[in-house]
Amino acid sequence: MTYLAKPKFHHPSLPVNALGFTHRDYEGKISTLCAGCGHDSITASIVQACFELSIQPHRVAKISGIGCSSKTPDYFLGNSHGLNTVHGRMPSVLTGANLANRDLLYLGVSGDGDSASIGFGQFAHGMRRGVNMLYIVENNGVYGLTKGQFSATADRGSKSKRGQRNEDSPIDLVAMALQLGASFVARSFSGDKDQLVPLIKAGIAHKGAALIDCISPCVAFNNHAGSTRSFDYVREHNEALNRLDVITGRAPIKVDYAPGTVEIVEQHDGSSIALRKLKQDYDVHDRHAAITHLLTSQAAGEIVTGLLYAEEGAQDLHDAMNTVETPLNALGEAELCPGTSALNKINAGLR
Ligand SMILES: Cc1ncc(C[n+]2csc(CCOP(=O)(O)OP(=O)(O)O)c2C)c(N)n1
Ligand code: SF4
Ligand SMILES: [Mg+2]
Repeated sequence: MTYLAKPKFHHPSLPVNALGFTHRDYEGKISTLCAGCGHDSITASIVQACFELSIQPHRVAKISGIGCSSKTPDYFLGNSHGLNTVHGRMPSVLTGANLANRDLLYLGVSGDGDSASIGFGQFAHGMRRGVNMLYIVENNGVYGLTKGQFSATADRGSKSKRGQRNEDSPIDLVAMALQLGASFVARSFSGDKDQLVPLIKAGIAHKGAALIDCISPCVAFNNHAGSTRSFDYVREHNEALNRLDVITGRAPIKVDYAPGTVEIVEQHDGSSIALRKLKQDYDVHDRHAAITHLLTSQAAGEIVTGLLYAEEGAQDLHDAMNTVETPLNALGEAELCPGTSALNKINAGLR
């Protein structure tokens, strides 16, 4: 059942992008998740974002851990490279792949259990090293695949489906990513495609570690009264900071918002983000203010969504390590193995 292929035919009048692909060309296999699962909406947003960006599917590597969330790469970009790693180990495998071939776009997909429990150390090091990737956490506050135990992102005082109270403090992955030095940090909601699609596009275009913590209700185990990750709760407490439009290429920037409410953020690949500010005094370039705003809003019971932080001109792991521009898989033996005299020279320098 897990590997049901989707029929290939589609309506001849479906819109095509700059590559001549329809959005169907960015889909994967038929989802086997529960009907109504938030993760499927995130899949749809990823498909839409990649279609709109006219991404060549063979240029994407989608890498995940283990969980319902980590199954989702099977349901989008069926013509891309993909790998399910071990539970919590996506960041290190993605880091290795990225160092070996810097020419691909890296999409890390994970869950709150995968990233905030067993993979917490891996999450932290991926962020602090500035690995060039878009890291999406499909955050439902539970271990969905193993039947709904509280995860480390569940709020203290929230209730399980059977009425049990969570007594542990939550880990906020957005606050962690900000503190650890990630250069693009956002939170969104699977039920808000208008907000999520541009955030995914901007995160893909960003150079460096980009995190989107996407609240994604689990309809089987965490969508009841007393949960702080249910559709109703998130809709009632959602405080959006801003709305985005992503402008690719050299087309003139045209936005129809009132002057003073729009800020243009340049991305390293030549695209721009037109940021419509909903909170006038919020500055997406101020890391410390972002942390303060997040904690203050949390104390007031709000869930802050939107782009919280973006660093223009950020450097990534390749810049920090001064690696060669050519992907390692394209280097010849002469460059990869410079010979005994070069090795002797290195050894001599270490004595
Ligand atoms: C090393 C290891 N430990 C535990 C498990 C069992 N396990 C599988 S998925 C999972 C949690 C998944 O939760 P999350 O990452 O939040 O994904 P969700 O299913 O909620 O989308 C656990 C504990 C495992 N597969 N491997
Ligand atoms: S158990 Fe929860 S997270 Fe897993 S597929 Fe079902 S609704 Fe989604
Ligand atoms: Mg989960």
